[in-house]
Amino acid sequence: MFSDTFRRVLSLCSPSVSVGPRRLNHSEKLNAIVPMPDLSILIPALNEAENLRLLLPLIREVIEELGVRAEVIVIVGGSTDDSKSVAHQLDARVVEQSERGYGGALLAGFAAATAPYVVTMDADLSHPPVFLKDFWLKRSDADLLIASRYVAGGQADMAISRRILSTILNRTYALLLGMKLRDLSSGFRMYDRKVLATLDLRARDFDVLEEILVRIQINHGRIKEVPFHYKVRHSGRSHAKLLRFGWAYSRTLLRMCRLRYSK
Ligand SMILES: Nc1nc2c(ncn2[C@@H]2O[C@H](COP(=O)(O)OP(=O)(O)OP(=O)(O)O)[C@@H](O)[C@H]2O)c(=O)[nH]1
Ligand SMILES: [Mg+2]
Repeated sequence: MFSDTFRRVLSLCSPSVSVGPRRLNHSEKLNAIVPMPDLSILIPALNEAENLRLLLPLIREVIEELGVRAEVIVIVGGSTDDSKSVAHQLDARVVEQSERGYGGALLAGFAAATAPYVVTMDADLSHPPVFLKDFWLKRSDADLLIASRYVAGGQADMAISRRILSTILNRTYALLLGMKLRDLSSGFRMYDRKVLATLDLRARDFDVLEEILVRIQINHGRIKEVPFHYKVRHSGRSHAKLLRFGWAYSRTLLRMCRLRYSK
């Protein structure tokens, strides 16, 4: 036992010294140095450098207060601003995406996450990091926790036109899919990573959020909403074009209805 540890330490300190039968490979060395995180925080970010500069330090503060080991992963997609370098400077892991859109960003993030609990949150400060505390306290309550704007106690600071479209979208999906949820389009969520392994996601725009819910529900996963206060984006431009994505939302709704009622 002691000689094993001794060999491991020596191998880490001096890769050129060969002790014993074999050296540790790269990932074994990393595992020995960096303990497994408790929480993965995934942030899809398309041209969000200004927001990331503020968001990432706030996340670090909350993580320290909570005393959890967390990996922060920024999925920079096709960003043409400084998102990538800002994320690097502020000690986040940077992940590229091979599939398009917000859905593609989530897929890349899910594949990169290593902790048992996985949070997804926007980069634009609409999702205040302090809410990570609520998620963490309730982490055993469900397979998926949704930070919900539309349950009692929740709130949404947004333009009235946006509010109406969001309400129509949420009510239509909930009604047609028979889901007793109020905020199906919230991207601020905490997953038990085990449920992510069972999903076979097709949607690549924001409609991936609804697809995830249907697939988890079909697999008898537990979903719970937690009230939260959604804030307006801090700076930069929105990527949500509800009318432009209308076609994707309609197709996904049809596909989900077929999936739900064929079981
Ligand atoms: N990597 C990546 N991130 C994306 C993509 N589309 C959107 N995002 C990010 O996903 C998050 C949510 O997108 P937003 O544009 O904020 O959408 P929204 O919250 O519905 O709209 P507003 O807050 O009103 O701007 C933000 O952090 C975006 O930068 C994409 O194609 N790739
Ligand atoms: Mg936003």
